[in-house]
Amino acid sequence: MLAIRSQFLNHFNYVPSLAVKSPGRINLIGEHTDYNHGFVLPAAIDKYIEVAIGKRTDGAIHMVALDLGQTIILPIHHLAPHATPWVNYLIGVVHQVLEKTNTKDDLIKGFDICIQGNIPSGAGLSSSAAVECAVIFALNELYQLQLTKMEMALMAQKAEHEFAGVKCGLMDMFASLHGQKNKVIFLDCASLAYAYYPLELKDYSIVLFDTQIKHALASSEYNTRRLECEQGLKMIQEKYPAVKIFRDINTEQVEDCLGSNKALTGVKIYQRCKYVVEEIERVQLAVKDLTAGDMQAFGKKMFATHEGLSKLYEVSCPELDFLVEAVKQNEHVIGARMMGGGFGGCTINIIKNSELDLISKELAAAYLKKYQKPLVVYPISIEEGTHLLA
Ligand code: GAF
Repeated sequence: MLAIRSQFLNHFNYVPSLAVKSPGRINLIGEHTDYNHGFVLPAAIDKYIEVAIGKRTDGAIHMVALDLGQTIILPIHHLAPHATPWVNYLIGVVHQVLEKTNTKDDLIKGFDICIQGNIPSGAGLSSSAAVECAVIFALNELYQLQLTKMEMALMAQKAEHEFAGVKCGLMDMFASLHGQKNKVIFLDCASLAYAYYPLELKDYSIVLFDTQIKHALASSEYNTRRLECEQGLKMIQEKYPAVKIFRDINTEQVEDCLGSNKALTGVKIYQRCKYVVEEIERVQLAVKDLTAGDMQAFGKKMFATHEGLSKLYEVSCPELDFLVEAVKQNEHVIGARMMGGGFGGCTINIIKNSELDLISKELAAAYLKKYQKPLVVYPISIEEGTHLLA
């Protein structure tokens, strides 16, 4: 990739005011818990989006997606969801920023922007959140908006809801913006308090295996899961009014309200809520394993999460199940599970360094034989969150 500043210069014939790098994310544990007021444990990674930006004064936004070879020009005012998906991640956050700033004065009068990156799209690594975070961070710097990282994450989340139509939680934007090198972030998705934990894997590494299945179902099924959880929560609250959020519920209450009368309440709602309650508990225990340095116990919980996502939450797919099942009995694989929204994308694995090549090769061969698809392997390092490029 040619440096983003040079790309900008080539396209717009002037030097950009600034450039920003914004990473994708992994999540060690805590899946589909962010929008259910649970906990998550993500980290920013060495796959990223870069943008370079410069001001305009004619009321237009000129957007260049370098990897796609596409340029779109739009007036900055009256922005609405666009037919081209990548444009929505960009103008979605511009819309949020204008709502917050341009009511006071007409501060932002247009800009030029170039985007490129190396986050595979549809792999569950949050390329869309990385675009949103890169753009909002760049606007914040360019116009000195004084937004905090948390404000930017919340605005990017709202952009995804309103322009991309996915009612996502906060995890992806939060992780992209707040990442720190070699640290995972424990985020309480109810209070938004967070803490960093060093990830010391010693002889082990984090590796992603990409099914190459693009999660086409993801946005519609994602929104359905969210709705099912809300319905389940309401049913539980009818019997237990003290319950405010999922975290207040224990497994007995799920059985009592939803498990005992599935014909009436719906088996799916029962399964979704059971998974969420168990996962919220599991993440808290996993963080204790992490601080105690007990990665074996941590890894077992990753496998348990996969089981729940596959059987109860039903967001896995045969290819993801195959990849997790294939490494489950391997003594050199501490933990593995599907990661992100689901229906395709990657599994996240913690694997002994000395065995990595062999395991990857054998798994790729088995995957090719079964699904006639190549398995793409990404060794991952944990990196700093969204920042200005020097
Ligand atoms: C997607 C969403 F964007 C996140 O908010 C989160 O819910 C995740 O799926 C599942 O944990 O990445």
